[in-house]
Amino acid sequence: MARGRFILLEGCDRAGKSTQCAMLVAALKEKGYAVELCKFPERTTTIGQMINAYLTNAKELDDQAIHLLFSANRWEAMQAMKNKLREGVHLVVDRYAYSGVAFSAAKGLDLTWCKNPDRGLVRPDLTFFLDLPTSEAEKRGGFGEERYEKRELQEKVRHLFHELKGKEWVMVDARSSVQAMHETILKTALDKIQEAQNEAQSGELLE
Ligand code: Z5A
Ligand code: MG
Repeated sequence: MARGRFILLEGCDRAGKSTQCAMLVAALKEKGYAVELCKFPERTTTIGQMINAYLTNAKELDDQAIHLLFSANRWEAMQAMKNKLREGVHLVVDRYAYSGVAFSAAKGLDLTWCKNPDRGLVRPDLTFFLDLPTSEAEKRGGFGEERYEKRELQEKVRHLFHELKGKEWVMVDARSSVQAMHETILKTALDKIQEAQNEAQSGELLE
């Protein structure tokens, strides 16, 4: 059996990551694939509740402390994610370590220091980056309710995301319609999943 594929959606605030993750999961399920959604921060765990209190301004924490909590929130999910991938389940992931590094570095923490706690996490097979100018993000629902939703910080975060981006990232213009973005993302994700199935089949022939 082919290992599941880890499909990550990263990007700017309000770029439509959660909307697109939900649509991708639904479309893959409809096509008969085993697929699950993971979201970071995962606010339901004990660590996630601390992160939620910080983001909603109910709790103050040092920049270093919240950075490590975001990373710990990924590490506490890692074994379960690896097991799913081994079982052949595809994971659609809403934000990951790139958000962790971009937001903390935008606040002024050292870039290498920011990267270190996430070293060793399972690597995505496919990363989409949903890019949206801050001026457009501000017009969208809910912007400004949480701690980081301020123009100057968002500009820095966007700049850092562009610095972090790998050559293999698939850039998606988040000014496009929800449907147009979905079609691009679904097609590319299906190609990646098909590639995995082909690899598994050629593996079987050699055994
Ligand atoms: N953070 C961090 O600091 N360190 C970390 O390690 C991690 C995260 C993992 C909360 O994240 C904060 O945590 C976030 C980064 C930081 N801080 N900020 N800012 P979150 O993932 O929980 O944030 P969120 O509340 O889900 O918001 P979001 O991710 O920024 O939004 P989104 O998922 O990209 O967008 P959406 O919810 O799908 O859509 C937003 C609105 O736009 C909604 O009204 C939609 O109907 C509309 N929308 C969506 N797509 C479109 C298109 N194509 N056109 C027009 N309108 C659209
Ligand atoms: Mg979201």
